Amino acid sequence: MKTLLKEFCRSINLEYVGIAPAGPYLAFARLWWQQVARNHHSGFEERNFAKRVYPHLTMPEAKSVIVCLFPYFAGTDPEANLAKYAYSIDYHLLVKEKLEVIASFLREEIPGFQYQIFVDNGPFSDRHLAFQAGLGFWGINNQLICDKYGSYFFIGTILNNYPFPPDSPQKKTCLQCGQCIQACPGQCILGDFTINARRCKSYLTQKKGQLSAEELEIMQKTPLIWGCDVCQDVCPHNQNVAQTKLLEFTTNLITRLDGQELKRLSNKEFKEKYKNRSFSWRGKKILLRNLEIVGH
Ligand code: B12
Ligand code: SF4
Ligand code: SF4
Repeated sequence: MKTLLKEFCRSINLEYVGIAPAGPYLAFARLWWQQVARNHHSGFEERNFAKRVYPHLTMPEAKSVIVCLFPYFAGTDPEANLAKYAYSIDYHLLVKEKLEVIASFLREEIPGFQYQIFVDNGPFSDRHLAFQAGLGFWGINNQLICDKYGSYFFIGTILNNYPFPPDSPQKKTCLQCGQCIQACPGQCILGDFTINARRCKSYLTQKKGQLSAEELEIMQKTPLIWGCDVCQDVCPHNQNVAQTKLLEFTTNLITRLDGQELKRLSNKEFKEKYKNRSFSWRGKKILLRNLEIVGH
């Protein structure tokens, strides 16, 4: 069944597919506990500690997790003020759609197949699941990295009740060259495969409310107003990576938002125009604030 699954995924241009066990994720529990104790988590993560570690609390009959990588690299626009992950239509929509196609296929093949789909929004660490499924290795910059696409991919998961045999994690790590540590605008990459998310520029571009002087300084170091790509751009594993085969990530791209245009749009018009973009969930006000801070 696993071979059939992987063949099917390849037929819809998904090359990286693996199986993670249905927990418990005790190695992740230790890391997560440490991040929370240091106050290095962002606050966007699942708050229920047990749900992050024990998949049975989400689906009592869970037996395995299918994990897929969705590469998104389609080139870099040097004039961009959005991070690369936000150039295309909202990845949540696309990834969910593809995972539903896989689930429909499995429903035909496996009587009584039950599943739940997650991308970004689940209780688990998607990176940890992809690592367990043997799809990539850890970067000092906290990213999960694969050989062909570097770290420019999203991770989607299908928690399910079929006992697919798990894959094995890769033994290697990144080259540990330290370039991401040097270049990070938040100076928040700690060198032990963790970051202090509260100082990460990507987090600050989404943070509501008044930013402190220190946070403003971090924001002003680079031109992006949504997300941050520095620790990926400098990484040797991301040089000469392949472009995505997923056409949806290569068409209808928006790499830059214009302040004048944003100001002209009412909130309703903004929502209507950008509702299928991942940069729009925090609303127009935060983007305008970021544009003002960054000064572009
Ligand atoms: C909250 C969140 C954020 C926060 C905090 C990020 C962070 N590093 O913790 C903020 C807003 C800062 C953020 C930023 C970004 N994010 Co984000 N984010 C998430 C989210 C929703 C939860 C992550 C989480 O639980 N963090 C807590 C930490 C402790 O867990 P973790 O990052 O998953 O991984 C840690 C452990 O898993 C650990 N680990 C686990 N097992 C093991 C084993 C070994 C041996 C080792 C060494 C380490 C290790 O390594 C990490 C150490 O802290 C996930 C989706 C999800 N549900 O998982 C997306 C996710 C991690 N984000 C993603 C992306 C694309 C980004 C950005 C690149 C976007 C951008 N361009 O701005 C940046 C990258 C910043 C960075 N250097 O990490 C992708 C990552 C894809 C990838 N290739 O790794 C994810 C998986 C979304 C998705 N489904 O595709 N994000
Ligand atoms: S996304 Fe930017 S701020 Fe966050 S860790 Fe990477 S380089 Fe640092
Ligand atoms: S820049 Fe160097 S240290 Fe940082 S993740 Fe890439 S290889 Fe590892």
